[in-house]
Amino acid sequence: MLFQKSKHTLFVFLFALAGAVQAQAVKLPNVTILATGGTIAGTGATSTTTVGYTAATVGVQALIQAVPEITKVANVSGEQVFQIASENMSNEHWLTLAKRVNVLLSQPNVDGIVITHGTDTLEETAYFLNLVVKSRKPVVVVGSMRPSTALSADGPINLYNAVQLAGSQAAVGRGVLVAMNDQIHAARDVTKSNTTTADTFRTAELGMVGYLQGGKPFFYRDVTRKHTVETEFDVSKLDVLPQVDVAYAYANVGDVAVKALVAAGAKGLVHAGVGNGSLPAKTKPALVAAREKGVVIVRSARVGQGIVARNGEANDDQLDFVVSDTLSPQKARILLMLALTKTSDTKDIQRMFYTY
Ligand code: DAS
Repeated sequence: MLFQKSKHTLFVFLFALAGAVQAQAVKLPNVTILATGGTIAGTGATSTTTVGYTAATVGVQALIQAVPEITKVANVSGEQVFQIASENMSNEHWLTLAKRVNVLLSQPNVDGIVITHGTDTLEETAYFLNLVVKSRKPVVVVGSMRPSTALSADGPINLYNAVQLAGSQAAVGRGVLVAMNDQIHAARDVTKSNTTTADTFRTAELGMVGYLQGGKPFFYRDVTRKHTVETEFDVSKLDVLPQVDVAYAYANVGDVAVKALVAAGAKGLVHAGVGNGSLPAKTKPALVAAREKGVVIVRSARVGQGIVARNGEANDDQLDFVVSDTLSPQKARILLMLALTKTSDTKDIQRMFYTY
């Protein structure tokens, strides 16, 4: 009798153990999707409407329900943080989003975050978060180039890939990532390169960091610049960011834009120069005058690739200007904004442009 009882107990124990092992084996990551709008949430009048559709109309739960495969790779929850076309993204939106991301990632039951976003300013939001997220857990920003109603809509597969990436251990500690078109890009260097095609997100010369194949991430390189937990920026107590604007250079440009932006209260000004960040003679005096008023000037370049050389096309040491390194004008604006929350010392700000 005693033998029968102990055999039964052993069987129950082994069965329970097998269940626990099996559950552990398929423990899915917990991924939160923060929806902000964009084309991925867009709808068109017909299945062939790929331009002239309405962005930011489909809610986060509908986005998740449209891709049931997601539930096989992660325990997913969704929050509708905003519902906007991303050309309307603002500093205030960024602060709200960053604070929500940091609260969620501080929770042990959140393994990663996906942010669905319009593609127009996706690269900017990704870089802003790359500088202010205070966690090594994956944060993946994703969008689409075709609305949810279109033939071969790219949103569902992009979302599936992004959730897989956000739940993967391989993505931990790599900074904010952009997952689009089966590619993985680092937030600092990626840019939207085409107005309408699905392969628009490119990291032209510095290169993407990996691929998504069969929903799985494969990494081939890592970034060298500091990000997330390694940065000195903390937005947790900020409700506003310093006003920083961009002035674009072109043949025949004068100083009207620079003067107007300074008069409107810019604390920092990024000059999107021609070539290697060159300063047109008609614009330079206004930039010098702005610097004398205390506005921090960053020389960037409109060309898209390459290093803006310090003391190259202008004597930055003498002018007390900062150079943007390889950051595009729109991303230099983001770093200058955050830099100005810490200091107005141009030597310290230049250090930041060589660090992040
Ligand atoms: N208007 C664009 C935006 O919201 C649509 C998109 O491509 O997502 O960024």
